[in-house]
Amino acid sequence: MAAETLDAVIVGAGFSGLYMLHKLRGQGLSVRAYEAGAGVGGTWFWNRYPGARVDIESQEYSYTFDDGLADEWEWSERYASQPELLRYLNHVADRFDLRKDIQLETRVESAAFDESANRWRIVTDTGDDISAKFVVMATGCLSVPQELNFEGAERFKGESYRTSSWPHEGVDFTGKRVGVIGTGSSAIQSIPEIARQAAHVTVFQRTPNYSVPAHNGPTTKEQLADWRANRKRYREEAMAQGFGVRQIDGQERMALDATPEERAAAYEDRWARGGFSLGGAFADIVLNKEANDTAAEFVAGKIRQIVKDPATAEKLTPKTYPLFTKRLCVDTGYYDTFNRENVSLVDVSADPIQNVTPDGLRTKEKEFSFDAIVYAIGFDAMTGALNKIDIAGRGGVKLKDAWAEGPRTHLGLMTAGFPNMFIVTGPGSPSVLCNMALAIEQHVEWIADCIAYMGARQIGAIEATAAAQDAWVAHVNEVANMTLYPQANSWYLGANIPGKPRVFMPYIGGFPLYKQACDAAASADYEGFALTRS
Ligand code: N01
Repeated sequence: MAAETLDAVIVGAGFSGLYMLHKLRGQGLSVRAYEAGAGVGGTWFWNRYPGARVDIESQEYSYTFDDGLADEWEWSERYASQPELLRYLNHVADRFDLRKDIQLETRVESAAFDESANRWRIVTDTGDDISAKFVVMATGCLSVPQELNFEGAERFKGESYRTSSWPHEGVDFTGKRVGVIGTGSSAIQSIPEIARQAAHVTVFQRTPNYSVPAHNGPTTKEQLADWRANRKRYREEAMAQGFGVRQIDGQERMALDATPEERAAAYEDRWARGGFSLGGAFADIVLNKEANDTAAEFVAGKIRQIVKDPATAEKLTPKTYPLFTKRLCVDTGYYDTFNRENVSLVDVSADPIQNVTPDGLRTKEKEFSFDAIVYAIGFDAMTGALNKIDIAGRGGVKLKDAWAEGPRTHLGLMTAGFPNMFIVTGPGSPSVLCNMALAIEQHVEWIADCIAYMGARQIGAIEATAAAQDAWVAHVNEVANMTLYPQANSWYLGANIPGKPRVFMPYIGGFPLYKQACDAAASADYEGFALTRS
């Protein structure tokens, strides 16, 4: 017998978990969210490295479910920094009185479905044992860091930091020799900040990334007023964009139908606008390699313009995968940082890291001494957090086994054989290829509506049917294969984790089509899902 009975357990108290809790509690359910961190905020609680900020304009990266919240919160910058984002999420927790139903510093260890009762039994690392009808995995897409598997890392005598779990008190690098491993978004945001303090920064780059300028700055009074007056329309406009980002302003025109002058003008315009808007310049950039090359060459030209040393510029220019097929980075002064005297770049694809030494790091060719090493090596994306929990569905089948060949879901929301278990922004949904705030709101609302529907009809269990799931997984793959995305060794494909099955995990068919599919299923009495009466 479980010690306690609830209607729903939510795993995680980040952007998804907070709203899910608010929503389900508002429907009269008894709910508790369990959160491993010592505070709410998820991604924004953990990733406190210098320079951490959102890469979608703050106004777009906000909840819209409550007018009062939307009206009272004023973002101070175009791209909010991590401390401001964390303040926002704490404000949400307070404003909606969510804390009383959140248990912090508690990790859900297992969830097992009891078929006779149609209930989940959830056990945590602090000894909680709960029986709940529903479990909602609000566990985040990028919440489990990549394992630190550098030989000798534990023997390093200096300070070691991970961007994904940065010390809350911050780090002072003044006068220090710092090695940074990795050149993904986390590194690209933090390197310029670390370089401003440190005596020297050595960046170890295995694969160069494409990065575009954020053109960040303070939000003006006029911008705030404009947003307040038009935010509902702006959200509608964002929802009509494939990536759920209004700023992208996707065009239907093909790059290959434009003249070189027209393309150059469009790319310059997008570069000046900043952020992901470059991706919207033409419709064929992620579909056609020749079209993609035109945009990639444009960015390469920018790198050559900014970085004064031609050999360093060459090393920083991606060559092995099309633009956008690894998550585009949005930076403030990244390339320019390599013009500083105190910054150097090591290409570890040519001179691989052998091991960490007590004094620093050794590559095949050279020995480096450091006072601090920063690991910015990424995450076990999309499935990492779910696989970390021991989840057993019907017949005791483990989710890990059901997903051994890659994640399988219907609409990224549910998985066959795991009734009443919902996933917020799960694999097979637009998730990381979408404005996360928008994707999360859509999922939370779909899940809450589904639970309300079940309550009104005395339905005991819902789960994806195997047939609908097979069809959706095939569709997710088919759409991905129509694009250039599978050509990169990206975390979208699980390529960054040794042994992880290579499956394109997010849905790239675009948010509008995806939402249509979710809405159609719901309005056809959850077609594609099997419902069992209580
Ligand atoms: O992680 P990454 P991240 N030896 O996986 C390198 C979101 N995010 O934390 O490419 C040497 O992108 C690895 O090299 P390679 C965003 O969605 C958003 O930076 O595998 N190098 C790569 O360079 C983003 O995409 C923001 O060859 C090793 C780096 O480490 C996602 O999170 C900010 C290595 C990892 O890059 C992940 O970003 C930050 C090894 N053994 C993050 N292992 C915003 O702006 C790995 N690497 C909102």
